[in-house]
Amino acid sequence: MADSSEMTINLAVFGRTQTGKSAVGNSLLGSLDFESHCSPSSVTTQCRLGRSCRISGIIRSKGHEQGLRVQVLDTPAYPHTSLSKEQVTDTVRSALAHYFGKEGLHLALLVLRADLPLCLDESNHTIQFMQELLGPTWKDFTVVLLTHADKAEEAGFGEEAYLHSASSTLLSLLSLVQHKYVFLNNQKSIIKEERAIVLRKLLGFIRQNNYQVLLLNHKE
Ligand SMILES: Nc1nc2c(ncn2[C@@H]2O[C@H](COP(=O)(O)OP(=O)(O)OP(=O)(O)O)[C@@H](O)[C@H]2O)c(=O)[nH]1
Ligand SMILES: [Mg+2]
Repeated sequence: MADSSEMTINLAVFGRTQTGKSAVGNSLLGSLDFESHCSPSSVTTQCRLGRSCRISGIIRSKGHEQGLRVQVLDTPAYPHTSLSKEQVTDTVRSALAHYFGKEGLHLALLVLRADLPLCLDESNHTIQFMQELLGPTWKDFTVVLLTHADKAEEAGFGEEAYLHSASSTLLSLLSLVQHKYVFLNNQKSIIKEERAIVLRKLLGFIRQNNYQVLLLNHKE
């Protein structure tokens, strides 16, 4: 099965409701696999795996072009408007084991909105959730994905200005995950070049981890 001319990366999105998790999945896959829209109640209620087609022009290895395939697991939010914490945890755990139990997870994408401040309670709950779900090494495999970068930018916060003005809670979280973060404008990432930039950043984090994966052998 392993094809040296091709690499597959396994990703999963996590985070609060309406942060843009499903939109992130769609952006990375270059598709509209996941239902994503504005809603006063949580849209995603089940986990779903999306697979991209072969993406070229992103990786070169020893002078050769290597194809990239992206697999993204879309998940229901925590907290959720209709599911309890136990329901979300159970459904996400079994999906992670089902889809990535053998191959492992390269990166967990913790999705936050760049246009909303992160408060301490919210951050603590999220950290606890990630820890419970992914185990003690969760920080090594977590990337903070800041969506709605377009809105932050409209308000005069480019990436640098944003980080200068960010709450100490967000800065602590970024430091906890060893400054693995990406700003993303999901509206724009339908553009091929934008998607390539984000994928290259994620591949950089995977390389930093020496291509290690998070193994998800959950004992119930
Ligand atoms: N302007 C802007 N809107 C975005 C961005 N990302 C997502 N959205 C919008 O945010 C809304 C919610 O997006 P979803 O992808 O459904 O968010 P979600 O986190 O999957 O939501 P739930 O499944 O309900 O938890 C949609 O209307 C998206 O178009 C972004 O980067 N910029
Ligand atoms: Mg969703």
